[in-house]
Amino acid sequence: MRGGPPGSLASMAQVSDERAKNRSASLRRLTTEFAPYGPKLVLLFFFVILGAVTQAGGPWLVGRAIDENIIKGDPGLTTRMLELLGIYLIGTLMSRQQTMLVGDVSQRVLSDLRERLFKQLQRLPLAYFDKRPIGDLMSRLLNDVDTLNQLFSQGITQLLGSLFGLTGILIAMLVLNVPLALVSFLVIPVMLLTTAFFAARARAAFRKTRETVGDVTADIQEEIVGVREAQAFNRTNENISRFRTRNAANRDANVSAVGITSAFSPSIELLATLATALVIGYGGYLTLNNQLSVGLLTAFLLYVQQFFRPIQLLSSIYTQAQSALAGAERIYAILDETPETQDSASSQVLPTITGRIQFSGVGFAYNAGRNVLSEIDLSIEAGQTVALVGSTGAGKTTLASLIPRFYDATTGSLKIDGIDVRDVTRHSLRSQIAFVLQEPFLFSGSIGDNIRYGKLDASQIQLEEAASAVNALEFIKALPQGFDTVLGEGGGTLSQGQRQLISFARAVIANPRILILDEATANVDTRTEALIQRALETLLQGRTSVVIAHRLSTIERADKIVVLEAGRIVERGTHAELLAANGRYAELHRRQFRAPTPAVVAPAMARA
Ligand code: TTP
Ligand code: MG
Repeated sequence: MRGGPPGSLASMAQVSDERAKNRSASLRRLTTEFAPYGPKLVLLFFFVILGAVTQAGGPWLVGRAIDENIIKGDPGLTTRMLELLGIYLIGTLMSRQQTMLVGDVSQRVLSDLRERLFKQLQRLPLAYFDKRPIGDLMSRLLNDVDTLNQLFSQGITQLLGSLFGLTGILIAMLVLNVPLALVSFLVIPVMLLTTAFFAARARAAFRKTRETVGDVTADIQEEIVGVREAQAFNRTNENISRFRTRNAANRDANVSAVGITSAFSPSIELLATLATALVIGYGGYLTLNNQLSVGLLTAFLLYVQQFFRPIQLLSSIYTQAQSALAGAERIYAILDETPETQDSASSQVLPTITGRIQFSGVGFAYNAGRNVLSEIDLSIEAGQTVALVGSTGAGKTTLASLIPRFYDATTGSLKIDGIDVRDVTRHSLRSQIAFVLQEPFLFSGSIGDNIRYGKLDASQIQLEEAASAVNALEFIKALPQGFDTVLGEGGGTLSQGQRQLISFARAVIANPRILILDEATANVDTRTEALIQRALETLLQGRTSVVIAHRLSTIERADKIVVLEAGRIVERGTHAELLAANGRYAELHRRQFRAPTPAVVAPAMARA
């Protein structure tokens, strides 16, 4: 490496350089998000300036009231008071308008970001999700956007207000009396140094609290998801003690962070007192020598008090901005991922197909160099049912995933009705294929919505027909709310067999030319098994079907059985042919494919 060995100062400097570059790039991009709201931002700027003027104007009016109306005895004290009241009212109003405007603009920017993230997640290739824990992605979508939210909704308004307010005050002081202003400013560098000192320590401490709270959250999340395993394997005590350790680390980190921040405010107050003393001392001296009026002295005292809040705010916003920028960086990292390779301009719409599938010399690797599929040559005629069998990890799911282009073949070609799938739009391809996954996912929503997932505009009659075709109608009707029964997350309120039937109905209603079915290995009761078998018959009828089969009945009925082993086709033929050949299939058959129960298999055998 050019930057020196890893861990050397040079390489570390490079890393932090890189990070700083990313941060400032994120900051720039974040700024451009606000560009569409230009006119509102101009209005905001106007409110901020007006607010700053009122902030600087108050003490000045107080000074004049003391000098002219109180000491000299000019009439008009009441007018002064009303002016003062007016100016503070305007200030309050401006501050409210600022907050409103910032809130309005920043919430728009945030919801737009969230929407882009969501869209991006929908478009990312499946390979992206294979490599990332769900929790991490969720945290990016929720927490990172939230840190931005905090910065925008609290930080930015305060920052703008403070910055301009402070400038206004400094200018007013210089205009009123230069020497006293300069003396008052003496505390500013001291205060900046103190703030920087605390901010550095607080940043480190807060980083620690964020890391430890991350561990705690991850633990809680795993615990909830894996609560059944934890109880089944008697891991509850171990888990509690692990949680205790992490929780304690988080507590200690927070205590030390509080220790640091708690010293900050008193130090600043001490400095504030010092500044007041300076003004009283030097200002009092000037007043005694008739170089400064009592009113101006009072105005200065009020100004000095206002120094501190903005500077304190600036330091806290700095910390907030750091974590928000880190969040923005992670958000942009997702947005910058290349989405699923776009359909090229030359992609055509796949015409209505008959459903002939042809793999020629197909090879595939999830990770370059380790082929999961090699030299797959396979022709499936329209309307045929092909059963894929093979031991676990042989590549069955992978092979089937290539048909709807969840992944693209690394070598060779895959044609449907003689058209290479890479030459057609994904949408037109997928609209003619239904995929029943090994572990189908049911969304939280009603049973009807879940079936309609396959065809959004399906009518109630179509819904019932689909359910009835896969023998699901009976149990759905038996539910208190029928099709409107709302499912828990993942369909938790249904049995596994029932969930499978729903996923079949979803495929039936989509009425695809090609059906891919990754049979679940789950054991279901005899009655449901019988229902599922009959449902399968309906499902496979009249379309090209690729079934990753675990059921003897499905396999026996297939027109062709393809045996996969370590990503290669090792045997093919009908059930009878392969049994007669007494090869790999016959062995698998003896070991693996047993009929669920004789009662169910009997009719199938009788038919055969
Ligand atoms: P699969 O195609 O998932 O194997 P399978 O469907 O035949 O197995 P099962 O009967 O258990 O469902 O996986 C084939 C190989 O590919 C396996 O070695 C794991 C590997 N693989 C990846 O590397 N990344 C992935 O995302 C997947 C799904 C599989
Ligand atoms: Mg599989």
